[in-house]
Parts: sequence; C-alpha cells; structure tokens
Amino acid sequence: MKSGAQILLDCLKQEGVDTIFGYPGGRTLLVHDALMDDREIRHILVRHEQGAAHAADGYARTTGKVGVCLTTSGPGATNLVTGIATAYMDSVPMVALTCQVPTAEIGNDAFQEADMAGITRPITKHNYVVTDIKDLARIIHEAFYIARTRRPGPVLVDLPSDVLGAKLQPTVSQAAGRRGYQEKPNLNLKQVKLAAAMINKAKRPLIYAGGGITLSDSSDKLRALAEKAQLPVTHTLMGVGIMDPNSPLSVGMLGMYGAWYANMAVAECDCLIAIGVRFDDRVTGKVASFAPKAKIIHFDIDPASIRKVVQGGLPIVCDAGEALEQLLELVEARDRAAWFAEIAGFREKGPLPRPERDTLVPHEVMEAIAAVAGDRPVVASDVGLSQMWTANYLPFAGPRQYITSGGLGTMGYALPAAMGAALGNPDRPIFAINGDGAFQMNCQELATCAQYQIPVKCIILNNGKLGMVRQFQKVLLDSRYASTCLGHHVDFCMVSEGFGVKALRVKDKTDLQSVLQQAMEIPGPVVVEVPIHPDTYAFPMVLPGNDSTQMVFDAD
Ligand SMILES: Cc1ncc(C[n+]2csc(CCOP(=O)(O)OP(=O)(O)O)c2C)c(N)n1
Repeated sequence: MKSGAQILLDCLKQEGVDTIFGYPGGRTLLVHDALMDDREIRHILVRHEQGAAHAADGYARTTGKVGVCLTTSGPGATNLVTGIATAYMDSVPMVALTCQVPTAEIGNDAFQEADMAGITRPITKHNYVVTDIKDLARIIHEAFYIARTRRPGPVLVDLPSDVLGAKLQPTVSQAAGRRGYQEKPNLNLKQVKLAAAMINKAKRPLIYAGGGITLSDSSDKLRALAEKAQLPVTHTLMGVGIMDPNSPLSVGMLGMYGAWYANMAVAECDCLIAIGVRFDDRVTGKVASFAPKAKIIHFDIDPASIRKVVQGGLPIVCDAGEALEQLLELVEARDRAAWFAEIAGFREKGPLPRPERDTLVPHEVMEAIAAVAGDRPVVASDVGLSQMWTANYLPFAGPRQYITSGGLGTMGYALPAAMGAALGNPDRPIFAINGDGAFQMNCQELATCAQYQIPVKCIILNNGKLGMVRQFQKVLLDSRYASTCLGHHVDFCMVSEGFGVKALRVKDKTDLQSVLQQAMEIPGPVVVEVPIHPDTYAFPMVLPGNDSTQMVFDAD
C-alpha cells in the first residue's frame, strides 16, 4: 500500500520530473516528508510562492519540459496566481500542485481554504480537484499531458490533504489521454498548398514569427524556409532568438517597442506569413491599419487565435513545425533583392537608436553583457525598459535563450525565472536583467540563490524610477511623474550581501566591462548594479491607439 503523497511522487518521476520549486505549509506536510527521502527529485525551497511559479516557468521555457511548483493551501496557493497567469499568457507548460484542506472541509471556510480551481479557472489550460485517491495517478498524468501538448499551458491540481494521506495499492498507470482532446491538429495539405502558392506569387512577402515557433522547436525549419524562398523575417517579443539577428534575412522585432523598419516592412508587405503568433495589441497598434497591403496567412495551433484580432486571410490550424516542413517543399526559390533593398532603406532611415552620451546608454550595457556572456547564455529579462533594451540590443542567436513575461508583463519575473533556468541548464551562463523597481518585487529569491548556490548573474539597471511608466508620463502627461519615483536610494549591494549574495557596483562607462567580467569570474550568484540616468528611455515606441509606423523617436 502506498500513500497519496508517495503515489504523487511516483507519478512525477514517471513524468520525468527532476526538480520541484515549492514552499511548505500544514497541507503539504506529507508531500514534503516524502520528498525528503527521495533521491530523484530535488525540491528547491523558494522564499515566496510567486518565485516558485516563475522558477517553474523559467525551467520550462528554457528546457522545453514541464515545470512544476508546489504549495500549501490558501495563501500559499493564491501566491501562485500571478505566476500561473504569466505562464498562461505565454503558453508555458507547467503543473501547479496546490495542497488543499481535507475534502470534508472544502466549502466550510476552513482555515487556509481557498477555492483554487475557481480562482484559476480563467488562467489555467485546465484544472482539477482530486477528491479520491483512486483518481490521483490518472489525474497527475493527464495534467502533464495537457500541459505539454497542443498549445501548452499551466494545469493546476488541487490535492486535499486526506487524499494525500489515504492509502492505496497502486496499479500500473496507463498512458494519459482525454476523450475529445486532440494532441495535434491534422494538417490540411490543401491549405498549405494554397499558402505556398500565395508566397510564390508575392513580390514583398514577410514572415511574422512568434513564440509558437519556439514551442514547436522549429526555428531551424523557419530559418530554412526563409533561406530557400528569400523571405525576410520579423519576430515578436516571444520570438526573440528564433532568427539570428545578424542574419541578412532578419528584420528584428516588430511592434510597440520594436524597430520602426520592422513595422514599415509590415506596412509595405504584400503577403504576411504569420506563424505561431496571436496579433497581440502591442504588435498591431491600430488594427485597422495593420499590414494594409497584405494578404495574410495565419498558421497557429490554436484555432481560437485565428481571426481573433485580424479578420480574413488564409487560416491554417497546425503544429508550426509540421506546416513549415511541408511549406519548405512547396515554396520556390525567388530573387527578392529589390524587396530586401527596400527594407534596408527603412533600416537606414530609422535605425534602432544608439545614442552617445556621457552616461551609460542601453545598447552599451547590452553589448558589454554580450561580450562577457559566454556560450549560449540564457537571459531572463524583467518587465519595463530593461525588457525592451534586452530584446532589441542583446544579440540572441538561438531559441530558448531569452525568456520574459511577454503577455502578462509581470514585474518580478526575471530573478526567479532565471533561477529555474539555471537549474534546468547547469552548463549555461544565466543572467537576470532587472529594473530596480522589478528587482524589488522578488528580490527575496536571492536567498534561494545563496542557499543552493544557483549561479544567476543578476543585473540591476538602476534608474531610481519606474522608468517605463515614467516614459509614458513624459510623452503623454507633460512630464508629470506621479508615483514613479522610487524615492530614497536603496543600497542594492547591501541588500544582496544581506541575502548572502556577492554584489558589485558599476561606477560608469570606464569600469562597466571590467566589473561584468569580474562578476563572471565569481562562481555562484552575483548581483551587479549598473547606474542608468533616469531620463534614458526605450525608443522608438508606438503610442497607444496609433498606427504602428507612426513611432515616437525621442522624448523632447
Ligand atoms: C506586477 C506589475 N506591477 C506593475 C506593472 C506596471 N509597470 C510596467 S513597467 C513598470 C516600471 C518598471 O520599473 P523598473 O522595474 O524600475 O524598470 P525600468 O522601466 O525603470 O527599466 C511598471 C510599474 C507591471 N508590469 N507589473
């Protein structure tokens, strides 16, 4: 006979889980007790459950495996909510295990009871409450299956403590599956042929590629397609790394904080080949004027994403990798030099700004990080100006190298996500790049990094402000900086040392490179504070409601 807690761990191992990010409480006692003797699963004790969710997310995004987090009931579980919503918006495979009050007490307002199935219904792909130990193994396997297949996403499993304590003779578990749930859509070849014909005919085609390419591990196929048919590629924030930014085929990131020339390419293209994207409002700007001259082909695994924002076009419900393989056979080589020259003209007219100033400027900082970063680094960026600077100026040559909260835009993401990435990728250099505001939202995770010697190099771009919001205030509200000044100076080095993490401070341009180099030479976690002038912003940008080619290039 085995307890529910033991059966749970057996199932996790069968699913290949080697790491769980968790935090204990009264309702997790049996699970944490069973984990204590387990040699195959390591449990990382975070300092806040939000950190557990982001760490599981960072682990999942960078390894392609399902990330797992574990909490107690009530406040432990509700602390996961932002992390689950973050994963949901970016289609990250995750299983959140929340322990619960005993089944007999559910609905009684028991101590530390929260209805997690109800609370997370709109932010999970699926969720379960296990009310009988006989269902436990099936539900756990199903949760992993649903989390990682089709359009991935977070699945929550609520585990009442009596179920974890009950005993059962386990039976051999069966392969997971669900009636009515198709693991992959059937690719409609007729539609792909139509798409190929449209591409072959187009004079100015453009690929608009996003996170779906990474999720289906098909960036190589995308590159091959672009190469064969000579198709320029612009990518979303979630698509950073799927193209080598130095490739002549790459047109960089489009959208609100993307490159003007990428938005111009969208405006001028005659065929927009959208793959694994969802026409997010930060991409389209004013929808009515998005890609006005183009016929649109939209490849996506989720039929609900197709024609959600932009109407018309050719819909193809598919796995991106399968579609790209077929398309590669069907597209013809074309000379599109004139179109590439046109895009090069846009790039020359409106490049990404690289200003020269006495104070440190974003591209300099990013280039300095790139110079010390080493082989295939993984960078988790937070939300704010630092996110846009990282996406635009750090050259990511491969997928799963850049992770960020794209859809929800969650401040406090970077440090715990980098922690998860580090545990999933022990051979790679790992960075967290944060604004000083975002860093303060989950800086408690430095204690986790110190305890387990997780080698995250945590870079704080310190402008003393909530810079991205301040930028809006500067441009839209006549420089009235309401509630965006972080007031008194926080000594981040002292904070970090207090958590047991070594800290270094960059003075200015003269020591930037040497301090970063020094950080790389120190084993384990290190914090590096970099001073950024408060009036340094992320330009160009599209103002809300505007056409995406009408970008603002500076604040004056
Ligand atoms: C949890 C959360 N709260 C509020 C916001 C709104 N917000 C977006 S960017 C930003 C400012 C970020 O400031 P900081 O981390 O210092 O980075 P900076 O923009 O200065 O680089 C804020 C408050 C958010 N995205 N997430």
